[in-house]
Amino acid sequence: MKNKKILVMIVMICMFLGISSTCVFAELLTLEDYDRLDFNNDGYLNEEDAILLTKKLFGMADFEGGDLNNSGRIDLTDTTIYAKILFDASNFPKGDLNRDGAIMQDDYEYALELLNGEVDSQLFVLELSDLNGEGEFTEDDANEILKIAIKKGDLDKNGVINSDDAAIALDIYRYGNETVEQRRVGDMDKNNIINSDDAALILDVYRYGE
Ligand SMILES: [Ca+2]
Ligand SMILES: [Ca+2]
Ligand SMILES: [Ca+2]
Ligand SMILES: [Ca+2]
Repeated sequence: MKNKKILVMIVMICMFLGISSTCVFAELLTLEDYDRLDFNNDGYLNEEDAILLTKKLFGMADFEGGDLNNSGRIDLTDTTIYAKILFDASNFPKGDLNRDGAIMQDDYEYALELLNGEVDSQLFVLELSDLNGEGEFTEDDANEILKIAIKKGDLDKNGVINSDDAAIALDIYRYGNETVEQRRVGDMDKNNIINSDDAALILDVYRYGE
C-alpha cells in the first residue's frame, strides 16, 4: 500500500515537471487508445495503469507497450504523457469518473464513494465531475450522473433492455467498429469482446429482469 502511494506520487511529480509532449488527444479516447493505454486490460484508465507504467520505467514490471511517444524506450516523458491523458477531462465523457469511456451505474457509485470520502482519488478532476457547472462536486452532480447513466445492455440507450439491444450486440459482433461506450455497455460478461454470448445475456435481462 505504501509502495503504491509512493509510485502514484512519482507519477504526479512527473506530471508537474512539465516535460513537453507532442502526444495530445483532442477528443474522446477511442477503443484503439484504450488498447494502448489500459495496461492491465480492466477497461478503466486509472492509478493502477499509471503505477504499472511507472513500474516498467523502473524495470519492476513487464508488459507490452507504454512507449507513448514512440521514442524506443520508456522514460519520464511517457509517464508525464500518461498523467496528462488521465487529467485531461476532454478525453472522457463528462461524468465518466472511473474513466472507462461510458457513463454507467458504477460511475454513480464511485461518485458517492468520493463524496463519502471512501476513496481518495488522486485523479479527481472537477471538470469531469461537476456536471451542473456550479464549480464544486456535490451530491447533485452524483444524481446528475445517475440520471444520464446508461444501463448495462441498453445499447440503443432508450432506457429499456430488450431484443433490439440484443440485435445491436449481434451487429457489433458481425461488423465490429463499436465505440468505447458500446463496448462497455454491451460487453455483459466483461471479456472485452461483444459477441453472441453478450446478446444472449441481454436477452436474459429482457426476459428475467436485471
Ligand atoms: Ca486499466
Ligand atoms: Ca464510466
Ligand atoms: Ca434499449
Ligand atoms: Ca463479452
